Amino acid sequence: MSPPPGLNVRGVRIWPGFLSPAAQAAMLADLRHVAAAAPFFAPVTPSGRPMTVRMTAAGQFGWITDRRGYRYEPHHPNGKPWPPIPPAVLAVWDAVSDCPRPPECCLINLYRDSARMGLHQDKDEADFTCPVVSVSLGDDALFRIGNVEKGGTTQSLWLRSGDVLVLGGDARLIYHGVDRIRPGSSTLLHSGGRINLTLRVVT
Ligand SMILES: O=C(O)CCC(=O)C(=O)O
Ligand SMILES: [Mn+2]
Repeated sequence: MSPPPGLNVRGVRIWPGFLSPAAQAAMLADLRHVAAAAPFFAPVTPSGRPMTVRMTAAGQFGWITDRRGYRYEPHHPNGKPWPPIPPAVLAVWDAVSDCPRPPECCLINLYRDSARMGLHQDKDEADFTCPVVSVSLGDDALFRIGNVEKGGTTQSLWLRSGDVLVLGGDARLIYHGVDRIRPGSSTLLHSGGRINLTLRVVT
């Protein structure tokens, strides 16, 4: 089933306020359970640089990075399998992905204070016909969208709590990143900050 059209920025589809405040609070409660079983950790890039986000995951695979490289792993760094993706999160995928396969990874990024994420492509997956679905919770984030090729102009927009975004079709491999969050712009997370969920088919 196709969702209502939403916004289209360079082929990226965006649904502002897709989740109601009550749905956001319920999802955050689900994610607290995930994080209790799979605690947030501080990832480092393959070159050894610490990332500014904290990270965990749910699903069959989690995306991780450390000295050994960027990759999907079936276990948290603590050796345990990742917890299942909460049903309410899967329901977002079903509503907007237009993809017959279920997501195999729900990456959970936690942005606090000056955390950011540089421009990058999501390209560690095997099947680029499946989209990437992203859910924003908590503080506003300045999201930057580039091009499918490296370089060129970029366009920025503020993502707010409850917004849903899809990188799919011709925009599946588009460069994107988060320049900064606006600390204190939301009260959803009790200790502040922003959580972004990134749903992906991995295999
Ligand atoms: O935080 C976001 O909105 C984007 C996160 C992202 O691009 C990623 O984790 O690959
Ligand atoms: Mn990404």
